[in-house]
Amino acid sequence: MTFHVLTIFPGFFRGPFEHGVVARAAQSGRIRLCVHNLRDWTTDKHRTVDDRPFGGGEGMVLKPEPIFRAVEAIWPERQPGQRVILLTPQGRLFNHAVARRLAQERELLLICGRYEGVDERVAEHLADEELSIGDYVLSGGELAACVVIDAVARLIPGVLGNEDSATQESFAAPGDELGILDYPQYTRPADFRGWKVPEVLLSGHHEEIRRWRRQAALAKTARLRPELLEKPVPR
Ligand code: 9D3
Repeated sequence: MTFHVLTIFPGFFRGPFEHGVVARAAQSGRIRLCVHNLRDWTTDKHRTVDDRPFGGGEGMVLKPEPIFRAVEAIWPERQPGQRVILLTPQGRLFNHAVARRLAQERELLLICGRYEGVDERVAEHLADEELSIGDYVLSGGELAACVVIDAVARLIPGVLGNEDSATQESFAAPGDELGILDYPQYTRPADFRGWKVPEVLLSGHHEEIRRWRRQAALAKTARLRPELLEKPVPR
C-alpha cells in the first residue's frame, strides 16, 4: 500500500517514518511512504500556500490552488483504490473500524491542514472524506496523518509478521463496535515495592487465568470506558 502525505512541513515525518513498525513495513516494501511539500505546487515567488479568510476573522486559510495542483500531479487520473483524505478538526472521527476500511485501499493521500483551516472547496470537490483523530485541538494535520498511517499500516498483511489478514480481522478493538479494553498485564518482579501481582497469574491454572483476565478486562472497561459496554451488539 502507498501512503502519500501533502504538507507544508515535510521534515515533520522523518521521526515517525524512521522508527518501529512503519519504518520496517517501508523497508520490507509492504508500504510506500511519499511525503510531498505543498509549496512545490505554488507558482508565485514567495511560494504562498495561505491567504486571509473571505468574510474576515482570525488567522489564515490554506488556498485551494496548490492543493488541487498537487493532488492532480500525484494522481493525474484518479483510479479506484486511490483515496484522498483531508485531515481537519471538523472531520468524522477516526477509529479502528475506519482504519480497517482504509487498509483495503491501494493508495491513500493524506492532506494535512494548518493555520485556521483549509478552503472548503478542497473538502467539497477534491477529498473523498474528511477525518479528525479526536476532539482536541492540534496545531495541524501532520500528527493526525502519522496516527492514521500507523493504525492503517499495522493492518496490512505481513506488517506485524502475521501474513494472514484473517487473524487480524478476528480481533475487536476499542473503536470497533464491540471492542473492550485489554486485560491488565504484569511481568517480573512478582512483588514490586510491596505491590503484588495477582496470585492467580502465578498459579499456572490456565482456565482460571482466562476467567480472571476476562473479568478484569470487563471491570477496567466499565471503570474507564463505560460507553464501550453500552453500545448495542451487532454481527
Ligand atoms: C477547532 C479549532 N479551529 C477554530 C478555532 C481552529 C483550528 C485549530 C487547529 C483549525 C485547525 C487546526 C489544526 N488541526 C488540524 O488540522 C487537525 C486536527 C485537530 O486539530 N484535532 C484532531 N484531529 C485533527 S486532524 C487535523
